[in-house]
Amino acid sequence: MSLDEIKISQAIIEAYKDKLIKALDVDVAIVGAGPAGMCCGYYLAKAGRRVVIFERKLSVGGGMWGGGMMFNEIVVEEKAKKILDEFGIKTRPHKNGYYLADAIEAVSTICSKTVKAGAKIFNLLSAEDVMVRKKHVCGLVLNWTSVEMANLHVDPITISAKVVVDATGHAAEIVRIVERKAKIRLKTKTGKIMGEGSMWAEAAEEIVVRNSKELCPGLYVCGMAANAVFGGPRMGPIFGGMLLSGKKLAEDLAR
Ligand code: 48F
Repeated sequence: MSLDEIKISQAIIEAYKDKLIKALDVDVAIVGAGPAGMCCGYYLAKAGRRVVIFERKLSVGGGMWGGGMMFNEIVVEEKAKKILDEFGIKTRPHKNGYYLADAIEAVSTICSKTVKAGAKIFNLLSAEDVMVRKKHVCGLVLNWTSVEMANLHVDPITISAKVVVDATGHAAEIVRIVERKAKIRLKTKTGKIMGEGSMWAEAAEEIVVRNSKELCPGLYVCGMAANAVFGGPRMGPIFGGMLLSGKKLAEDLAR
């Protein structure tokens, strides 16, 4: 077989076009392919939902690659170890009920299992806005990250989703957009974004799971974004809460 550059290009363009067309109307659109977003996508895809995940960066994994301060080991607690076991990620017990896993193995395996479960991940795409009808979030407005970075004047495209999940981490970008532009009252104590608290790992790991829930019709939050929105503390370099939070939200949404 001789290699033909044009046919190679054609194959890529056709396959991507098909994938993108299928993403135009989904059950769940998740913004952010960090540990929480991917875990949420994995369990939703396993439950048979049509799931897409949009990730701004070239690589998925968010803050998990760097463990704590670039020491690429992650720590999880007993409860979350079960999720790593399910993914087939090797863990080593440490003292006091903590478990360690290699950050690179963790991210790459979670990503692989999420995609194999049926979730489609689109990297290099940023969600820059939401679609809202009658105070109900019903889709995302997307553009290439490169357009955003170069500050080019290029209009985005839009996808529709029954449910949008903000899994953008500390920034809680999608919720901020909804608060600023759609002016919908959020289901927080103040009706607005409350902002994350300072570090308190023990409390944060519990609270982040409880905070992974609906914020307004059509919009849900999980991962660090959940504590940033509901005023929970940060947890630093322990990742069990992220996995448990994604799983909890997926289970709620799959009901
Ligand atoms: O930040 P990130 O890893 O969020 P997470 O899954 O986990 C938080 C932990 O990494 C850590 C922590 C607890 O251990 O405090 O910070 O909650 O992943 C969020 C992902 O969302 C992407 C971003 O590039 C990152 O990979 N992202 C953020 N905003 C957008 C986005 C956007 N507007 N469009 C697309 N992707």
